[in-house]
Amino acid sequence: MTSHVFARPAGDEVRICGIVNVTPDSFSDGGEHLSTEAAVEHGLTLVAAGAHMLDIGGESTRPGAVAPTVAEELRRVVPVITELARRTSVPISIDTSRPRVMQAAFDAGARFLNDVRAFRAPGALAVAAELNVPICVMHMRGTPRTMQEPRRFADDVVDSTRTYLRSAIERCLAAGVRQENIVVDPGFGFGKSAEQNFELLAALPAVVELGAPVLVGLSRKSMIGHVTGREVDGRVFGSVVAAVLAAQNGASIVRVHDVAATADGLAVLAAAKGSRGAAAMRSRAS
Ligand code: PMM
Repeated sequence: MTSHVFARPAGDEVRICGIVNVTPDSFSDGGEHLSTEAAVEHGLTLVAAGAHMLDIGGESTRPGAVAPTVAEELRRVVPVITELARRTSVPISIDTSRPRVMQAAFDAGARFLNDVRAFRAPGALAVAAELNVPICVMHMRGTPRTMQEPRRFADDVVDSTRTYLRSAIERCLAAGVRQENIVVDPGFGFGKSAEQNFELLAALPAVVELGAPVLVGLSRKSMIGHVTGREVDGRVFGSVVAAVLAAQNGASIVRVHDVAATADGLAVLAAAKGSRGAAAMRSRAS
């Protein structure tokens, strides 16, 4: 594939995408930033902590969550995007599956579309092609309502994720999305068992091989709780290690709640690899 704004030429920095959920029920931070003011303050805090971009979401995708109306989703996200676009210079991503919300978010200043349903809603791909901004297509089995049903775990998770993402890339290209605008995500936690999530993390280079930059969302997820035995608010250390492993395995963007801690972890990885990040660090220290 051609070079991409999120590609990682040797030694380049991994991008940290800070999560701003404007929802009453997201699994790890639902209800924390429900007002516009609280969400904007949170976004600004994440940028100050080192986020290279922000992902704004108005729909919880936790298993069993009920989708808000379009009007409610717009009411949650549009004012937050408007204000953050005015007050920060980092790219703002909208986490939605609805073409109307994608368009409204773009009009408010968002310049990245993140869809956990891989732009399968009618009209979503056409909007993505028309807006001509980077998009993230994610792999999910089932829907947020059904994705934890055990019968979905039968096949080879790496193989089926790769096959799905390869055909999603083709679908995007056929709809007129530019190759350099496509980012893929294996969808950690979406219809996969904990073991399968770790299998995918170890096999991430096979996803990177598809040729599009890879975004990963591992932050505070149940796979981290599964191995640490910790509740959501105690999963920072496990999440940082997972983000560092993903970066080591070729991820270009890590979508995280705990930006400062993740930035520290990635700085250590960069230093250990002797990359440009480490050189920058040395010059800051001297
Ligand atoms: N995870 C969640 C929401 N949106 N988007 C992408 N691209 N990848 C993810 O893994 C992902 C996502 C759910 O996590 P949250 O409730 O902490 O936002």
